[in-house]
Amino acid sequence: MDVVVVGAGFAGMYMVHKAREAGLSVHAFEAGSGVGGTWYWNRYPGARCDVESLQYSYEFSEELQQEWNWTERYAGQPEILSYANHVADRFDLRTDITFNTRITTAHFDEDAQVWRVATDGGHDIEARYLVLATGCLSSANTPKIPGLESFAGPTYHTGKWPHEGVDFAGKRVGVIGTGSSGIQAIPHIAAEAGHLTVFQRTANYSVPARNGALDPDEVAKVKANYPEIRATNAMEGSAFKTALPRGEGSVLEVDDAERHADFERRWEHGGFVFLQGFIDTMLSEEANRYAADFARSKIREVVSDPATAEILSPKQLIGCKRLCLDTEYFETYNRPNVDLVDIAANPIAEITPQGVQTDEFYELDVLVLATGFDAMTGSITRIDIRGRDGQTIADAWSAGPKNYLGLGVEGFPNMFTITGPGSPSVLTNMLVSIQQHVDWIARCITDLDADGVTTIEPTNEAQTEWVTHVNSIADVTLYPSCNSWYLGANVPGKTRVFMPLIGYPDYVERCDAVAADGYAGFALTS
Ligand code: N01
Repeated sequence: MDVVVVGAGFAGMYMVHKAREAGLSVHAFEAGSGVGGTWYWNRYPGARCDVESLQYSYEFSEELQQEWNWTERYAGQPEILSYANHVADRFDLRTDITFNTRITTAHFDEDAQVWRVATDGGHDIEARYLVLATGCLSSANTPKIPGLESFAGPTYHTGKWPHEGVDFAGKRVGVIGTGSSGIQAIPHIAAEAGHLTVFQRTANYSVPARNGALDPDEVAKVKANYPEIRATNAMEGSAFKTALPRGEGSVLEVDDAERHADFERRWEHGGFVFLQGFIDTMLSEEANRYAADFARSKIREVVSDPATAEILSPKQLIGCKRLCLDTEYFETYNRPNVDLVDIAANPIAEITPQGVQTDEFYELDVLVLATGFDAMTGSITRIDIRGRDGQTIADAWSAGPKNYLGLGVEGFPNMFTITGPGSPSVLTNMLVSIQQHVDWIARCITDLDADGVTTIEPTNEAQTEWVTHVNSIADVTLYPSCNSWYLGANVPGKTRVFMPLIGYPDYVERCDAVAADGYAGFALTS
């Protein structure tokens, strides 16, 4: 076939659709039993998208965006999964997707100039192009805590949640991890469990989401203006425009009253707008401290016990780890059935069949790991992908991911990554970035076919320049200042490199310019 796609989340689904539209033969393989990717796997209670539903949706079909009706400001996981299934039905995507099947190897055959791809279902495929729609947060990170496997009760990872759900009623539950997943799940688990113990290594900042039912008038207004709204999104660094305008001044130039009023207004609105009031929040530590202090003051306002509030107050800069959005997260610690354990101060020594041992012992019936993912590279490097001279992608990326435009890797001809490292990806509205990548890839293959080009691969020079570019942008921001999954710092032994590219509009301009310039920076062979 022309294109083999790994994964049938939103990236893989659209790749199938777009490739078909371009007249290419295409097939996707998906490990899950259905479409939806991250929304298929992450079924933990409280799972919800932090990007507003009217934005977190495909824009490639006007009919689709008109006919689909979101019900809440932020869609919950079940609704997003229904949307993914609706798209699959509407565009008849399943006929070109094989489910319950994992691609295990993909080797580039230099003589035949094709990818030879095998699956755990015994498929043996030959394809001209390999597209990795593997998702950025799909490879679950299970911590290597001594004795974890010995735990007698069930252990669940938020990223691999059982489809039938989990009954916490009356149980003593332990949650390890307080990132976005933990912060969303903890209030729901607390409401159901007999007792909940949260094991926190790093406190996180979280802004109220202020979720609620969508106002039909607002929906009608958005639908009437979708093309304009989508176009405005593309001008934003994060690829989506929020309801409150971005501030254009420095936080250091306003007085306390003005600063406080702006923070308060954004806090009340809810969501990522909180960090968008001033231009220097992610550029200057001094500026950042104002927003961080404000967010910490909100924790002290909500949490009744001052000692608990102190443990819940993050020490790192705000926004450096991915900002979390919550519904009654901090309020949960006022419940009589919830305890917080500071495992930075008292690390977990081991897990026994009965529970978790720190300086004290916590007896548990159920353990929940909200411990995140081997982000951005994990789902790619765990596949046996080999390019020229049998080089594996895991070896090529052993010192951190290297690529050009976040789309192609030197030594791996005719292979594309969708929203991989080196592209704006996780720092944007993923649906926008996914579509931009898929459109670019489809255009690229069409252009190459028209010109009789058989292989495309980044030059070493272009790739080196790109890696330097991605890092140099990150280095002027505060992003690299703490241990985040953006840097791979959450996975022991992973090379510390800031993986996503900051800034969507410049990136799109560069991708378009490269295409218009005959794929400058790529080596093409005929
Ligand atoms: O994972 P995380 P996540 N011992 O890596 C802790 C997206 N997402 O699944 O910070 C003890 O953020 C770890 O502690 P520390 C979103 O982009 C989106 O929550 O490393 N603790 C941390 O507290 C998000 O950022 C949405 O010290 C350990 C937690 O586990 C990304 O997915 C919803 C540990 C992991 O936090 C990942 O979020 C959910 C160990 N050995 C997720 N190892 C929405 O849009 C790790 N931890 C709604």
